[in-house]
Amino acid sequence: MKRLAISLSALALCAAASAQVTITEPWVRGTVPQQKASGLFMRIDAEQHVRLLGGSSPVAGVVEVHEMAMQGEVMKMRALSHGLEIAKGHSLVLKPGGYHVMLMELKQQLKAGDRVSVTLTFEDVASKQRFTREVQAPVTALGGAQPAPAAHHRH
Ligand SMILES: [Cu+2]
Repeated sequence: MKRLAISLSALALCAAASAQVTITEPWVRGTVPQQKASGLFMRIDAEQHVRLLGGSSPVAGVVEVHEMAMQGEVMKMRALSHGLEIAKGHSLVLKPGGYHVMLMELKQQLKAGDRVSVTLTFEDVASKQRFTREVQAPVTALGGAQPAPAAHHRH
């Protein structure tokens, strides 16, 4: 509850120094039975210079930050071993074909309508302090795309 209050006040005031990051519109792609991996996508607004390092989830044995990149003709993904940096005042959208949080060693099928809890670990680059944010991400239909984006945009 305390965390929720902090992020709500950050949205309202755009000035809460303790907020560090604001995560909006998280979602996870649904899986078929026996599928062992899926992606978590979201928008991250950084109030401080931060680095997304990884995370943990009750439904996954391993949670990593990945990027998709062309290697010759082939799109491949790889783990970002030093994390994903977001500069102060910038936002980053994790989406299919780009950066994503990979949920691996899945312990169950992820079905449309489920909610997946993921605790993301960040580092505040200036202070080297680590902090976490918990997201409750809805699962989209199998093969489903991103839910409709919010009507507002910040630049
Ligand atoms: Cu991946």
